Amino acid sequence: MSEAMEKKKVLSCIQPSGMLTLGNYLGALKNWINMQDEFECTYAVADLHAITVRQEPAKLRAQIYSTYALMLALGLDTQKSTLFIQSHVPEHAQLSWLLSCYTQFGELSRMTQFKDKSAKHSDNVNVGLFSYPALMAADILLYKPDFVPVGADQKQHLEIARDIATRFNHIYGDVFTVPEPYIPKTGARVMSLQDPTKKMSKSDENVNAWVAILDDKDTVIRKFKRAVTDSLAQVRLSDEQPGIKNLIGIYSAVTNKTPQEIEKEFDGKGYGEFKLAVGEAVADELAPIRESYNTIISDKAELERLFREGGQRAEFIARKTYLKAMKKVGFVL
Ligand code: ATP
Ligand code: LTN
Repeated sequence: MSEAMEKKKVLSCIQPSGMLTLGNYLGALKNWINMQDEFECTYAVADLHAITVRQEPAKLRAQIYSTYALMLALGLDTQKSTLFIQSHVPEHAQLSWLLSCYTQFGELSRMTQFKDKSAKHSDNVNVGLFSYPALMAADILLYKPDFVPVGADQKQHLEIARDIATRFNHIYGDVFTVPEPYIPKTGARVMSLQDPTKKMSKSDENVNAWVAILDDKDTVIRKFKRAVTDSLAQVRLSDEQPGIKNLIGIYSAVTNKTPQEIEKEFDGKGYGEFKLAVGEAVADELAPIRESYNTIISDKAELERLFREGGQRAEFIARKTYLKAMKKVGFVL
């Protein structure tokens, strides 16, 4: 067997639903890059997922391009990995229907993301928002990955994908691979800079709550300077200090220093100095990504060539799994 055939497989997706944040980067995207050499990776822009929340057409279109360009700017390489746009491979929506018939209303009702998002968008609690995990399960199971790198907030959705796969295999034999989650140790849950009890989210109306991957240096530093802390005046990793804990987590993720090393580094120093150091470290990590993004996004024709090619490669794999599942269920092919 050749070396390429022995590589374990990885699959993940990201929604083009706005400016990608430091949370997306540290919780998910950074791992995508790290996994590229060791694994056979497939990564997609989950545009079908994005319309579970109402999107403006022109904005959605621009964000699909920009998310794909950002994936490339981060260092994902179409020579090593398959990078595509979810809606270009119709098998995602098709398998999602099949899987939704093997998913229980009760289990979807327990999803915390559904509860959160339906509370937030109470005027649009649509069926897609509810059945979202079945589409996510289809994204995953079509490619038979061994690992799925995501932030901690997606763990519940991965569990349900595993349950659906196990249930389906139990009835029809070995159709799907049951994947393992791959959640980073640091940065798995980056919290809001304005309310460290909430996750950092690009849809937060308070722009100081989140840092975009494409924010410039001054903006990044300004947002960190304004980060909410406490009055204890000590850089310590403790649950009583959620703001400081979050900043330690971020600093640790970008510098690879342990929390203990960070506590020592800022022992007896003020929060102002600590926040500035975190801001600078983050800004330095993001600067080359922004530069590279600006070059890539300006060549639309090349972007289109890359995502069309990626889509074809993805569909070749997806089609096989989809047809196998259809055949097992009893459809006439
Ligand atoms: P929204 O914030 O609008 O609800 P989202 O950012 O959670 O959306 P995606 O863009 O699909 O949704 O997230 C992509 C990846 O980023 C997922 O793997 C998710 O786990 C991870 N992620 C998102 N926010 C954070 C965060 N604050 N900390 C760590 N990881 C995160
Ligand atoms: N639901 C995820 C994005 C997503 C995903 C996937 C992640 C869609 N399909 C498949 C991993 C695997 C989110 O909102 N973060």
